[in-house]
Amino acid sequence: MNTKNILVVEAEPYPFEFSPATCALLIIDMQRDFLEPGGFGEMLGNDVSQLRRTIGPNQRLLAAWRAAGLQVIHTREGHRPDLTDLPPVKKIRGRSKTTIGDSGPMGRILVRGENGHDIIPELYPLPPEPVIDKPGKGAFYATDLHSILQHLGIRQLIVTGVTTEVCVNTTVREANDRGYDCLVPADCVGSYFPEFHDMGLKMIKAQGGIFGWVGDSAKILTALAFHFRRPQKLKPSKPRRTP
Ligand code: TIU
Repeated sequence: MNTKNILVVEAEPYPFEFSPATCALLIIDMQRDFLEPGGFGEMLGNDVSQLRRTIGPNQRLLAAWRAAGLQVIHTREGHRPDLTDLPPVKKIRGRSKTTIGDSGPMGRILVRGENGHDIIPELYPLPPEPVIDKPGKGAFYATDLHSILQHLGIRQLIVTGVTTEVCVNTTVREANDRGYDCLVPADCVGSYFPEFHDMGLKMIKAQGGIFGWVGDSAKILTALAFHFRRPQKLKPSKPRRTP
């Protein structure tokens, strides 16, 4: 391995080392249904402001990642308009009057193509960035994410988004079983429940990093800035022939 191309980010339980060419930023479910008032998250009785604090840190990390020309992948949780990929138990869980697939303030709840299902404008994907539509909590379940990562040669992931203990945690566990290293920046992930957020992160980094690493976005930005602004070593010029 060419160690000149390895970035080192301070993290727990120990520094996370990655090669920019083989590490993707995976942003989980930063959708209007989860983050905006009137969406599915709020409908479940949750306080969306707990998630909105992650928007700024994600914006800064995304901007730096894009500026360095590195791979970004987004995910969205949601279902086909005919709901054939919606497990009946997921449809009725919670015994709410309005559930997934029903009309909500931002269109049909968690249905692909509806306004609420889309990614928030602050973190909107650019055309070359794959968007993975997932029917479950984990981004690998019933999606082509693993194939896409393999084709791109990606072996490590920086995982951000919402919610810490649900879709982020499930995805990190799935990634771990498929052989990917994951770093989760704590300020870029959020939960409606602060105590679940804290425990969700502890579960990832416990036991020597049983599922991965936990850090923060400032440390990643520092590592990127150091690496990409470092003056490149000039090749020694050929000695001139004297006549
Ligand atoms: N993306 C994600 O985490 N989906 C959820 O439904 N999360 C909740 O915490 N409800």
